[in-house]
Amino acid sequence: LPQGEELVKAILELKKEKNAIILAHYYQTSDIQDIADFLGDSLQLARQARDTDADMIVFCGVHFMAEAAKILNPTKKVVLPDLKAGCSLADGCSGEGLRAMRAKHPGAMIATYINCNAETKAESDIIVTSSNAEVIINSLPKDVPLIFAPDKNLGKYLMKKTGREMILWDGACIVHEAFSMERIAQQMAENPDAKLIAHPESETPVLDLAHFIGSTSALLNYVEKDDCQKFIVATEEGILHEMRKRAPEKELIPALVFDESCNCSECFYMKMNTMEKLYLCMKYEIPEITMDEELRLKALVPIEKMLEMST
Ligand code: CIZ
Ligand code: SF4
Repeated sequence: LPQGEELVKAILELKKEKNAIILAHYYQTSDIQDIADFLGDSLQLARQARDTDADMIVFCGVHFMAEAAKILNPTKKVVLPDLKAGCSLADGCSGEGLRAMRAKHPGAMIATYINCNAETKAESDIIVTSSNAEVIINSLPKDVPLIFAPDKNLGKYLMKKTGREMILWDGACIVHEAFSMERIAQQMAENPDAKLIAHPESETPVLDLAHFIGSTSALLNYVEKDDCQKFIVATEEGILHEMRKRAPEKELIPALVFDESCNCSECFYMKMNTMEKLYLCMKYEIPEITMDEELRLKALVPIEKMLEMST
């Protein structure tokens, strides 16, 4: 297996040879972010996947994101460096589970966060991401009950922002729910000149402390544009790489998690993808995302509705 610079060169050669595009999420390791053709959050990556004319989409992110790419652009080969790159939110909410919830609340609409698998999307009325959820929820019919799945923390935050009651699925992101309000409060006391910024997948007590709450892209823009020079960042640590590129003069402090032996907030699933696996998946074109066409068409409907409703 090529190493270091040779590995980078080999990946770039495979990309040309196979007319491939590498899409990477902000939570990927820095080397993968640096080699990507396009870096983005889940909404931006979905759009890129839909619009690309490359023959092969190499998706450096987690499984549900690569699956969304396949749903949106089915004639392309979609590969993911590690098929086991899952997500606690997606794993905790099955299509069957959502169907049961709908049966319990007849007439309700279901808005589902994009962090879910295709079966779950297929049972949903509309998909949202953290960057468009507020606008979409505000524009849904007010006279029907609304179910929100699977992230209860994002759901609680959205209820507060929109003033709309929602029936919440009981799911959480293992990365964002690990932030410790007590330890972050201490970080704030030690850094009185810093602002705390947080992703809405974090728990309410952390969000209550935050100076700014936003989606992955909103947090990046905030660090770049705000006058403050120091930020405590309560979201997945991979994002610090892009924040440093956009605002090299600013100081960034990763927010602390409950586990005192572990000062990091990395998504273990996202980090399953490595440069070596990226190379192998491009060379052998496996593991590939495949999907039953009937399921794909069902899952496409609420995603397209989302794309129409968000700018
Ligand atoms: O997976 C996640 O936690 C997020 C925030 C994805 C995204 O880009 O919205
Ligand atoms: Fe899922 Fe959380 Fe990892 Fe995002 S950070 S992929 S929501 S487990």
